[in-house]
Amino acid sequence: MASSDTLFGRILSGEIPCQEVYADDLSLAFRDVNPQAPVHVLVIPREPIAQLGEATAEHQALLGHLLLVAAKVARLEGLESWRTVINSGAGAGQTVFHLHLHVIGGRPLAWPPG
Ligand code: DGP
Repeated sequence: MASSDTLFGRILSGEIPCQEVYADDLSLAFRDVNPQAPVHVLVIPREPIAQLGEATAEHQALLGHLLLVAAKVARLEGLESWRTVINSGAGAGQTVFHLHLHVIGGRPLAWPPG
């Protein structure tokens, strides 16, 4: 489990400000401070799970909810095509150890990614 004193834990507590896009009882979505596209939003659970690789069966409903929130954010942002990415572990580029989904869009997205 992630500690609630990660950067995103401090955003959840209001200690660090963010540009909120969507919030509900289980999640918060806010703009990435270093956007990789015209739309780059992070969706995080309020529960501090460190990374997807540490999620368990008890998180099944929450993980499904986060995917639906990502799709809701894409709709709110007017995106027709978009990508969601979850970096799990430092070797995959994860830098903040509080699970988060990137929602990226607003420009052509090549596949496979670089
Ligand atoms: P990752 O590399 O998958 O762990 O993504 C972490 C993202 O968090 C990265 O795209 C930049 C973003 N980020 C880092 N610090 C802050 C912050 O203080 N505020 C916001 N909104 N985003 C941040």
